[in-house]
Amino acid sequence: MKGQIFSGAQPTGNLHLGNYLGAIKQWVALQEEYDCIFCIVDMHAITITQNADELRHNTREIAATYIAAGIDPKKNIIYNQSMVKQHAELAWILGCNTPMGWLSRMTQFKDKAGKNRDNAMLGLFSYPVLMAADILLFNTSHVPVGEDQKQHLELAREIATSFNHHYKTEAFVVPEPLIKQEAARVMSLRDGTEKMSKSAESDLSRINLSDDAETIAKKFKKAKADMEFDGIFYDKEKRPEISNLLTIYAALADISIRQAATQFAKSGNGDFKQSVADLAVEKLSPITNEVKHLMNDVAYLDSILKDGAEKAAEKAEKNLKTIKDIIGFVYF
Ligand code: AQP
Repeated sequence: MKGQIFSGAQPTGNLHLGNYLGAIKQWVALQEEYDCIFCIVDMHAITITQNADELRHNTREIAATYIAAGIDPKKNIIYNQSMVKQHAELAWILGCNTPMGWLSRMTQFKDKAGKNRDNAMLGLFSYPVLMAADILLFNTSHVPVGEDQKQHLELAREIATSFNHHYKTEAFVVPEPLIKQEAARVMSLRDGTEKMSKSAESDLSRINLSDDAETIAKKFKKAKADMEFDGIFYDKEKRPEISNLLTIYAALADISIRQAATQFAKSGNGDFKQSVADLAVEKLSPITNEVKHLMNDVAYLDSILKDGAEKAAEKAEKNLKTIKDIIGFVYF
């Protein structure tokens, strides 16, 4: 039997190069080997205030990006999370089996809640429980994510293990992370110590998958890079920005960072940045163009989401019934 993949992205804005290299590019390769569910996690998105029209737009744009990047909607399940109510149901059940101390350790909550934690919303705090529910709902064996989600995935494993232990069952499959080492953490173009992120204030810090060729070239040209060294080499401590650009080039070219470093060892910063920009344009423009094309056909995108949600709900309901039985819920 094939393993089960579940993964997703939040419709909180444009997907960026980090989302693509850390997650989506991997998903495209995995669809050949696994049964795959690729979700647009809109319920996670509302842990931060969203504008309703933008949320609707972003949800469809992410669906379009999955398809444009090469995920086949006929072979895989693509849907938005809020269409499948079992996510919320299982999240409640798991929330009743998750100590608050486990959630207090989550660094993403600490980062996003900032200093004013008492005013942070409950949803932001309990986000990892919903993420555990997303994964455990489908007997997921593998979860391909970027490194930033490693801690949440560890928590999902702890929740599954403790539920199984408590109820003396093996009902939940304990999922394995799939983190592709080379581009697991793509960093900001303005600060090589910060992750590239949709919510970072400066648009210059990220390459959006909707950026045109000119914008991509401009952003790489303006990317922060040290001037005190000759040539190009990888050293995350001393040269975080150049090391990030090498990581990006290697991931886009499907070569190792070592190979990329050898290729540019004698280059100057300007020439190197230009090569990264050229390769990014070459690899990303077909995706960007296809996203634009698909966004003109909202009816098609909605039909994919509807069909995906129906298939996901059927699988989810079957698994949730098993869990309800174990807990002792009466259902008909
Ligand atoms: N910089 C990154 N490098 C590698 N992988 C990354 N991912 C996110 N940022 C990077 C991976 O992309 C997938 C989808 O992410 P998400 O939409 O759930 O959002 P996120 O992890 O919270 O990251 P963002 O894009 O920075 O969003 P905001 O700013 O809204 O928090 C995940 O597999 C993630 O690991």
